[in-house]
Amino acid sequence: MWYQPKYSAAEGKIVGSEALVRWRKEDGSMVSPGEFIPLFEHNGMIVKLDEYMFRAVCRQQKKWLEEGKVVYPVSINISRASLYFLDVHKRYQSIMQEYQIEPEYIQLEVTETVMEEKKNIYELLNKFRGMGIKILMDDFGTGYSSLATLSMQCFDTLKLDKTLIDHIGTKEGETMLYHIIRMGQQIGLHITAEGVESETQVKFLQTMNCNDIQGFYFSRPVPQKEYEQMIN
Ligand code: G
Ligand code: MN
Repeated sequence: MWYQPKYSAAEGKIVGSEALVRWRKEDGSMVSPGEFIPLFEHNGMIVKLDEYMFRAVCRQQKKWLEEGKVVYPVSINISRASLYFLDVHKRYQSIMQEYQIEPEYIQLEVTETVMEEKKNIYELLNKFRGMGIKILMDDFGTGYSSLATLSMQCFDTLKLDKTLIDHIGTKEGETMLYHIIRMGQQIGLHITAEGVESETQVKFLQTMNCNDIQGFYFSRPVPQKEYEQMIN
């Protein structure tokens, strides 16, 4: 499990992180998630991986809390296949109970395409929210139904996809971002920009009052040891 920190746009301080899976082979070389995630999605292992990551985050957050460390929320990606099981929230709740972890330390990222199975997913996400877990809409801006998604009211944060951020510098792109951020915030959503790589992008997002920033400009995903040093 690796972590990519998220920073407040206004102050550039760490406010949380995203847990990202990395596969290190026995010979030390890395298998890219781009290689094994599609395979896991295909053979169903992705459901096990989601739960493995959820459990790993609960365990580690609890450990840091017990050690008296400052603990920020960590978001875990949950795939469409996991949300297919309509009682998945009960399973995740029992894992949280097992580690005695409060919901404020855990967040879930779901990608926009899960919203295609509207009603069931809507109810399921609201069950997670009822447990106190914040739902982050991942990859926002890459799907086909962004505006319909905005009106669904079953998530707390919009994560603006890198493809939107890459338009900073063009008048059209900046106008689009201005309105997406305004619109999102006015309907009560928290806005996180993803894939932020340059100072120009950071400055623009600051003037837009974007809430949080994640991306190589502040930090790449880092191993747990390194993340621990960063939050201390
Ligand atoms: O779909 P999701 O947003 O969960 O994917 C996150 C992935 O994006 C991670 O694998 C991470 O390595 C990558 N990533 C994060 N920040 C940046 C960035 O600033 N630039 C690029 N190119 N990739 C990034
Ligand atoms: Mn994500």
